[in-house]
Amino acid sequence: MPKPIYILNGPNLNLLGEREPHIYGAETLQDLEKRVAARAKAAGYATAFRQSNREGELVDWIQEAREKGAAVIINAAAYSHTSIAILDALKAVDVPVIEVHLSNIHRREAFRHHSYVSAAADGVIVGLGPLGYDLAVDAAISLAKSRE
Ligand code: CA2
Repeated sequence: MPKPIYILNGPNLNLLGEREPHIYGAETLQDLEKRVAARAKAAGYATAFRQSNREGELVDWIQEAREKGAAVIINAAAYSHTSIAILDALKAVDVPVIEVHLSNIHRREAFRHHSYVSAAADGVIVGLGPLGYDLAVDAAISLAKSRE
């Protein structure tokens, strides 16, 4: 079995499906987790799906993924727009990194247009709702295999 794909989610994403479905969709984070885990499993990969409201915990998990992960998929949520600590942690990761945002951050407020995470990402998927995570799993597996 290959190493798991880390799927890391930042602050407030635990509220998915509970508020603002017009922006973030109606699916809960648990439903999303089940769906993407099944998709990865069908391709022979396990997932380590996590959510935290704390920046340092996300940094710890990125460092864990350096050693134990096949790839990192990250929606750092609001920390995308503020966190040099998350950028630095991601820059130290050798496995593929895919950034995901549910909403199209470029069609929203100006403060969401810049993401520090993007500077460390191999690819960025925005604006496709939960489907973006499915596409990110496919991309992460494809990139991980090409680097084997
Ligand atoms: O579009 C995305 O995925 C975001 O990363 C979501 C973040 C936002 O700060 C980024 O600019 C774009 C916010 C996540 C909050 O999620 C909620 C979900 C449901 C209800 C309330 C918040």
